Amino acid sequence: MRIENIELRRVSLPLVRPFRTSFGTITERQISLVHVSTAGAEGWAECAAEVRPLYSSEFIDGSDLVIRDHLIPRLQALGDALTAERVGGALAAVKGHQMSKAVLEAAILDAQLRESGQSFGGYLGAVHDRVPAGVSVGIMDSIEELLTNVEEYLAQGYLRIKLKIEPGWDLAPVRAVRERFGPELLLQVDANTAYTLADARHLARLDPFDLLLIEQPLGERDLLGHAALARLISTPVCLDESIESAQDAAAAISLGACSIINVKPSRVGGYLEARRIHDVAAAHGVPVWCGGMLETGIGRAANVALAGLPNFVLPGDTSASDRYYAQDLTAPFVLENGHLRVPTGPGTGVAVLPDVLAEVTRSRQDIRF
Ligand code: SMG
Ligand code: MG
Repeated sequence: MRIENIELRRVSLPLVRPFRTSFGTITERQISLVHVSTAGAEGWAECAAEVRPLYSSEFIDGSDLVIRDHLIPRLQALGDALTAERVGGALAAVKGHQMSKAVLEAAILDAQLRESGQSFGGYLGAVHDRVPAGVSVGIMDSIEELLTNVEEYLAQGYLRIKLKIEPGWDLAPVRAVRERFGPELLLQVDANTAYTLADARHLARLDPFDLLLIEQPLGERDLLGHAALARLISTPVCLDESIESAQDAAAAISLGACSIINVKPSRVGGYLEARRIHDVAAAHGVPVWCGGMLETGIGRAANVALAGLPNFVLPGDTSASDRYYAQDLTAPFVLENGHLRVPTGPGTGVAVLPDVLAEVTRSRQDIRF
């Protein structure tokens, strides 16, 4: 495959409502898009890195620099031998920077699949043509406001609710949502590393609420802490931030640090590593689900394809476009009976809308091959 140009484009998109987690509030997304041009096709992907290094150590300005100065030169060195499957190996010498690596691999894979006419879902091995959608609900100012938001999402058809929690916003919101919406509601929580093992007794008080899982309660490096916590609470422990590779997943499972995994292609260096995590987890009988990083239609299309693999057995943070953006960069993803359809066209199967793109673009740079 011969790449002619890689464009880095910075766009800025307001969220329809602020999203608050235990590490901060986001009102607008700044996103680096990677646009790959080959002789016969083009590919698009979006980088999950945020403005501040709070979810992980990566951040958008650093990511642009790493992509331009450290990753792209290694791809250029491959010449015509470059394929999406060779990206991971070519970039392996660079430590970390999973999100920066992921966006390059995804854009190249999109171009490669568009050249060959294959869809992301077909390539990755999706076995479903639509996937169940959950929604991640941020920390709010009051329980009333939370209940109103959850009620709206359920009315729209979302099949599972995830509540963001932190010390001071955990038992009360969970109890209120469980009492209002009943025992049938699929409900889970995400702490984004806000607790320590010393909070185990407190977290055990979530046990009676029959949660599907508690996501990343402790620090991202604290696998042993998660394993200890998992023995002290009955809510299943799911890891997000801790898992940056299939090797991490194997270690966490072996240690008993998690019994469920949130798979985010961006966090683990790309869709190919995400599929390896899916496979490792499946081999151990550990279910996975597809996480989200507030993606636009570009990233969402590929995430939904991944979520079509057989061991993605829980609803993902794969919500409809209007959960995030008034105007998406692609035709909007819409809920159909609580599901999103897996695109079937070549590559991600979605087209970037040129007028919208022009409107939200803040800067761009070309790297010629
Ligand atoms: O894409 O719907 C989405 C957001 C899902 O809660 C979500 N993501 O830790 O899982 C997570 C968070 C990380 C992103 S917060 C900016
Ligand atoms: Mg999470």
